[in-house]
Parts: sequence; C-alpha cells; structure tokens
Amino acid sequence: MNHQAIAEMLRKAMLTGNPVTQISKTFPNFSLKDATKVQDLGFILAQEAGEILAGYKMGLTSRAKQRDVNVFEPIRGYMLRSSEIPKQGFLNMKARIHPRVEPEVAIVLKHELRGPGVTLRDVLKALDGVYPALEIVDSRYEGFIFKLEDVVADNTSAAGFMVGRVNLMAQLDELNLLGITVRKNGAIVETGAPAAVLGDPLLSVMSLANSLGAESQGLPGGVVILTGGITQSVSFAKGDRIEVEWPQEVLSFTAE
Ligand code: OOG
Ligand code: MG
Repeated sequence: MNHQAIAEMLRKAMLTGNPVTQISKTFPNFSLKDATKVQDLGFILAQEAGEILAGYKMGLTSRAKQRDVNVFEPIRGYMLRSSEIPKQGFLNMKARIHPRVEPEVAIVLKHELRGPGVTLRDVLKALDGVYPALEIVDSRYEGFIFKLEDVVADNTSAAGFMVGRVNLMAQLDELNLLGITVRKNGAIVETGAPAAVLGDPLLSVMSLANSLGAESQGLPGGVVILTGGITQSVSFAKGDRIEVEWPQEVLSFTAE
C-alpha cells in the first residue's frame, strides 16, 4: 500500500469531483494509523499547491451524525482557507460530488493549547470566540459510504465552512440549549441544539487538543475550530437555498 498514492488519489477526487472506491475495499487491512498518515500527506499536498490552513474540525461528535454515516467514533481533520464560503453568499457547486450541509459551533482560541492533558478548564480560559457556523461535507467516496479509516484518510469529508459574525461568548451559559433550525428552500429540515455535541461543544475542542497532542502537535490560537455537526447533515443540489438559523444570526447560501 502506497500512502502517497492514496493521498494523491483523494486530492484528485476532491479537485475533479469524481468519486473513488473506498480505500478499505481495496486494502482490507488499511488501519487508522495508515489513514492518519494519508490525511497528513494530503495536507502536505495541499500546502505544496499553495493552500493555507484555516483551522481544524472535529466530526462525528453527535449521535445524529454518527448514525448518519454509521461510524461511531469522533474524528478530526483540517480545513483550508480556500474552502471558506462567503457569508450570505453563493456556494460554487463546481467539482462537488454529493455535498451535505450541517450546523456547527465554531470556536476560536486566544492561544495554543497543547495536549495531552488539556482540560475543559484550559479550553474555557483560552476561549476567544464562539460563533454560529456551518460545514459542507462531501465524501470523496462513491455513494457517501465509508468506514472509520476511509473517512479519516479523506480528511473527514471536509469540503467547506462558513463562520458567523456574532460572538456568543457573552451567552456561554445558554449556548448548549440554543435552538437551531436548518431550512432548505424555506422548509424546516432539521432542528437541534449544541448540547447534541458531546453534551457541550467545548468538550470537542478539548478532545481535539488532546488528539493533536498525541501526535506532538499543538492546537493553535486564532484558527477556526469546528466542533462537529449538531444535526444530521442535509443534502442539497444546484439551485437550493440553505439557511441555518440561530437566535442571534442566520447563515445562508444558495448553491449555484
Ligand atoms: C464525516 C464528517 C463528519 C461532523 O461534523 O460530524 C463531520 C461525514 O459526515 O462525511 O464533519
Ligand atoms: Mg462537520
């Protein structure tokens, strides 16, 4: 098994919009360690192509998301600056395979957190911003079907993100039970609250810091951290209008 070749294949799938066969089908003993290596090589390929890190993401941190894709363990990935979606704007559907959108909480830290041993208290002390956000996931695998190892190699299906303007830091006590609505072409398709994410999305940041720490990497301050989908993701196609409504702010786009 050639990790570099797999990373190149997945990057090509992302750039062309042509899905590939699950790695675990071709290599039945493809391990989580292999998958992490492929994800890391994919990031190097992106950097070589001039891409810049925008931040990190956790995935599969809510039951709704885990059931959605039939994988029951949290995962982490990275996000590239080029994948940020302009606010209240349009989502370019070029090279998309089978995109889905999900509401998330985004966090920004004041300074680096370096695991292992990062606690919730450390996260709270380092907190700089808490924002409404949404993520686009678009698996590079045929049929949006994958195992844990496949989705880790595929950088956790990361395909785009939007972060709101309203900092919810002052309402931190209420954050977990804020009501969120996802609309597609005006109709409500999902509802939820941030508590769906591990009981508290800040625990997702703690896990992320410790997961990076296990690989001697810090979680930097100033970058975007997505804590994981709150509801099931919602598929959409060209022409669809998506709105993620928080009490404080609406994030929206039209796919075109
Ligand atoms: C995997 C990525 C999961 C989340 O927020 O749970 C994720 C997928 O659904 O394709 O980003
Ligand atoms: Mg997500």
